[in-house]
Amino acid sequence: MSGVERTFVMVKPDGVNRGLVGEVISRFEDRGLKLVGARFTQIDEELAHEHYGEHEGEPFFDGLVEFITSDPVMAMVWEGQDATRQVRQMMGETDPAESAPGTIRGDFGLDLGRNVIHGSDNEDPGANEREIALFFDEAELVDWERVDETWLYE
Ligand code: IDP
Ligand code: MG
Repeated sequence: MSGVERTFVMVKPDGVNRGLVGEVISRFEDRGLKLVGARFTQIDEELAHEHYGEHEGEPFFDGLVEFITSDPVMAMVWEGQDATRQVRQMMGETDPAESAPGTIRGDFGLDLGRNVIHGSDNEDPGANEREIALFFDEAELVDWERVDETWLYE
C-alpha cells in the first residue's frame, strides 16, 4: 500500500436535497475508499468565503456562496491510495455537461452551478489537508481498518 492520503469531499446542497448522499457514499465505499470523518452541517458565510477563497472576485462567486450556504451539506473525509485524484476522477469535470457518464457529475448533473459534489483539487498541493482542517478537528477523524483492507491493497 503506497501513497495513502486523505481528501475532503462534500455533497453540496443540491445533492442533499435530491437525496444523493447515500448514492455518493456508496460509490466511494464500493471503490474501496475508507470513510474517516463525516459531518452533516450547514455552512455559514465565513466558512464559505474561506473554503472558496480562491474564487473570490469571479463573476459567479456571490451566487456560489449563496448556494453553498443555502441548505445543509454532507462534509466528509475519505482515505485511500491516491484518494484525492481518484475522487476527482469519480466526480467528473467541473461542468456536468462535460462530464463522462459513469462519473457522479456526469450521471447526476446538467448545470455548472449545480454540480452535486465538491472534492479537493488534486492539482493544488495541500488543498486536501487545508480543506479537511477547515471542516474537521483532528479528533473528529477516525483511524480504523476496513475488514477488507488486505484485499484492497497488494
Ligand atoms: P471544482 O468544483 O470542479 O473544483 P472549481 O473551478 O474549483 O471547480 O469551482 C468551484 C465551484 O464553483 C464549482 O464546483 C461550481 O459549483 C462553481 N463554479 C465554477 N465555475 C463556475 C461558473 O462559471 N459558473 C457558475 N458556477 C461556477
Ligand atoms: Mg475546486
